[in-house]
Amino acid sequence: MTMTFAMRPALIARILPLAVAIGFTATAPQAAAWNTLDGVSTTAYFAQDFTLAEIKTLRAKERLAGRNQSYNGLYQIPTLDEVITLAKAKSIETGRTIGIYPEVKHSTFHADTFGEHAFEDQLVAQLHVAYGNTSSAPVFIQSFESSNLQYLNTQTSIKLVQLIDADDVNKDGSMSLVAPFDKLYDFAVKGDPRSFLDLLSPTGLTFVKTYADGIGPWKPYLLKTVDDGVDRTGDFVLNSRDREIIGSTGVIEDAHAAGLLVHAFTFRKDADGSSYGFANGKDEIAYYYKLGVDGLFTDFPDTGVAGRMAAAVPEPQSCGADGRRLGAGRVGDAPSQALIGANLGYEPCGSPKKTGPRAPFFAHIRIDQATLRFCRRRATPTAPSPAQPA
Ligand SMILES: [Ca+2]
Repeated sequence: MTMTFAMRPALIARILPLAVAIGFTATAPQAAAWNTLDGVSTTAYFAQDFTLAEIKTLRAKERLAGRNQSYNGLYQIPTLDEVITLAKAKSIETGRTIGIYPEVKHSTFHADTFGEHAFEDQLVAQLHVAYGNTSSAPVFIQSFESSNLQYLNTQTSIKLVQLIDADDVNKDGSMSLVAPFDKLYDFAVKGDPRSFLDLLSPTGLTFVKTYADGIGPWKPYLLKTVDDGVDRTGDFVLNSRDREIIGSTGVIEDAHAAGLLVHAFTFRKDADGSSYGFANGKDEIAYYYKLGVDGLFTDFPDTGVAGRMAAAVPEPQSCGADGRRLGAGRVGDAPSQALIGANLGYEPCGSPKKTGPRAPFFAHIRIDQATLRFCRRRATPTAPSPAQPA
């Protein structure tokens, strides 16, 4: 299944340039490289500087100290083909169609290295082999850039999602837009003045709808909360959990009016206060479902399921391409940086029947901020020592 490097680059699933892994970092420190990543000078181990064989000597490691570390060192960094194989195998095992939600990460960066659209072309080629060129494929392609999604819209019928980020959220609930987290990076390169926030205006959403099927905004864009200094959780610690909930910003309503799905990110239950206005992750997820999101990304799929059930979100009555409602997929308890971690699940289209064939399910898995990136044959051979096989 895995592509060979001698012939062409491979797509692997990783959020950062191999930032969190154990293996060759101790044995090949000379491989750390300097790059300008979306305008920011970055020194790291970049996937593109290693062969797939070298990357396969690595093992995944949980990146957040407060989470389960017991899976560290057990799992390889998967290729896209391996993710697809896993999703299909689990579909058979569970009787549910389990989809994938690949993100094209740093498209401009990869285009500079591999050529314009090289990443997107290979992604589409693999997805079409695996699922066919159809909007009913259990796949969403997501990106924090726009021009690559516009290009993809000319190359595939698979559904596309425009991700929307920010630098932070201000005390008054407004979004903090500080470069490089103020706009799509391809907009920054081209001098397009539109910020992430601009893309969520009715005009911006109409523009996004010309090429995408949905938006994937950071959650504070959808629900306004205010930091008023009140310790609502009563733990004598002030953090984002204590924020006062004001209500919908109107973005969900505007996006739906524009014909776009809304998949918010990322829902967690860490003790660091990554929730905004909620003491626990389940309540937060339930609130967003009631607010109207069509789906969400969570690092804790069991909490996602519990939150969706608590919200009593009605299941859609059809399986139309735009009629699906997302839920959290139950895909095990692997750590977020291992093979399966942060997850986006798709709720069943129609309730499973007690008798007869089960209704189709679309359980979209998101490998932790499932980013795809190229790795390739390195120009300068500095082979790291292989790690112990898992
Ligand atoms: Ca508190």
